Amino acid sequence: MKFYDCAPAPSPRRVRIFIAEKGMEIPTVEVDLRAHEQHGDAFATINPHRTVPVLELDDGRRITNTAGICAYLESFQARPALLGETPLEKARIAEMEWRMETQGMMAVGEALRNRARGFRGRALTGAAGFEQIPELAERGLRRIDLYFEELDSILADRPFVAGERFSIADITALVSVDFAGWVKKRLPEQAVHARRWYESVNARPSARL
Ligand SMILES: N[C@@H](CCC(=O)N[C@@H](CS)C(=O)NCC(=O)O)C(=O)O
Repeated sequence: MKFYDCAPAPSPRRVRIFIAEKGMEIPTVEVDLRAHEQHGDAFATINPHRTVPVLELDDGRRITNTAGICAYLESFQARPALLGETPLEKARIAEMEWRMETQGMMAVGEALRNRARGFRGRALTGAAGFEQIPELAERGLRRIDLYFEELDSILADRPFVAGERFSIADITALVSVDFAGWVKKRLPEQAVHARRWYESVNARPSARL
């Protein structure tokens, strides 16, 4: 297998952490998003959506987003189970993973891509070339505050985002909290449950990736 990565970018970081938690090693190809390599003909053939992460299988077929890659790797190597074991645990983790992605990752993306100079004309990923909408940046910042509140309340009665065990939802939440730093948002002092959780997941060796 071959993993198309970009070291500073948050989405492939989710997969890097997932791979490390599985104890797997997959050769990596670095894609330079800052130099817009994703829009070059070579990479557009690899992934027409022009995003990383991408996982290329040994037969040349490719999986072109985080959810698909993690589902594949979990089927490929079941333990430790990061997507859950029992039917209910799988459902709980999928439920929380969706919230962490839509309320966390996407809120930060909305805030960042609609105001940072480097994303002018590229407010959404892909080839369409969407212009920035400043009101969406404001909305994104407000959504991050709400996300931090939600995360804190989720973690008030459990050690991990989806329950008693570390899962993919913790990976996405950790990456979302760090990604929020890109728009100068940090977990507030009063979010004591989320801060306790952050300290524990951020201490895992995989979080250094
Ligand atoms: N939901 C997708 C999002 C992928 C994504 O947005 N990746 C960003 C890096 S974090 C990217 O490739 N951006 C390219 C660009 O900005 O043009 C996934 O998780 O795979």
